Amino acid sequence: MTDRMKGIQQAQAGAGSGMNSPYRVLVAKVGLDGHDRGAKVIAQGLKDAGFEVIYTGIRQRPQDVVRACVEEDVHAMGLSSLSGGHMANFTSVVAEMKKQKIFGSIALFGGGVIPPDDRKKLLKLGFFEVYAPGASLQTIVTDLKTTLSRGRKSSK
Ligand code: B12
Repeated sequence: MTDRMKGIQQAQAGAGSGMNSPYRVLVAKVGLDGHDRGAKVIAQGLKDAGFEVIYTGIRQRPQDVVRACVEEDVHAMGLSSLSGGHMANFTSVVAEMKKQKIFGSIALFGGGVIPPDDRKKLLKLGFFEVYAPGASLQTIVTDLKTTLSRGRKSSK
């Protein structure tokens, strides 16, 4: 068993049971715009649900968020985009994850103003889900826990 899988199993043991060893999730905003309300709502919601959350703040480069994933040794990364730049930005993050050899070992998901056709493309790219405006926090929490508990890292 890899160290990574051991870490996920330890996190599973902690999730929802006192949370001594919760899942760590990075919530990140790539791109140049300042639409951060959704990212902050998700970050707080995941924290309230027992996840350990690291929020990068706005205007991060793909290299920055991927480095943060490595340094913080996260189990999952959630990307937010409302500006319309999601295809370019999310694709760059995936490319950087591949370069740093962490693609497939971190569950990847996202949300924001993202049309259904683009959602489908992002699922093919490796996101396990992409959530539109109005998405319920409970659904996001449940999906993330399910994905991590199955050790499943990429799309459904
Ligand atoms: C509020 C808002 C602003 C605020 C932002 C305040 C802030 N600090 O965030 C202000 C007034 C600053 C603003 C500015 C601009 N905005 Co604006 N803004 C909006 C608006 C009306 C609502 C966004 C919002 O906060 N919703 C509330 C939050 C809670 O919802 P949410 O972010 O969608 O998040 C939910 C889901 O999307 C999802 N989600 C989001 N992120 C993530 C991440 C993860 C990991 C997960 C799991 C889920 C998830 O879950 C959340 C809960 O359901 C949208 C229109 C809209 N209806 O979405 C336009 C919108 C995003 N803005 C837009 C534009 C064009 C601009 C400006 C360029 C306008 C201008 N010409 O100046 C500027 C850009 C300024 C800049 N440099 O960034 C466009 C973007 C166009 C596009 N996508 O093609 C939109 C879509 C409006 C439109 N219909 O044209 N904006």
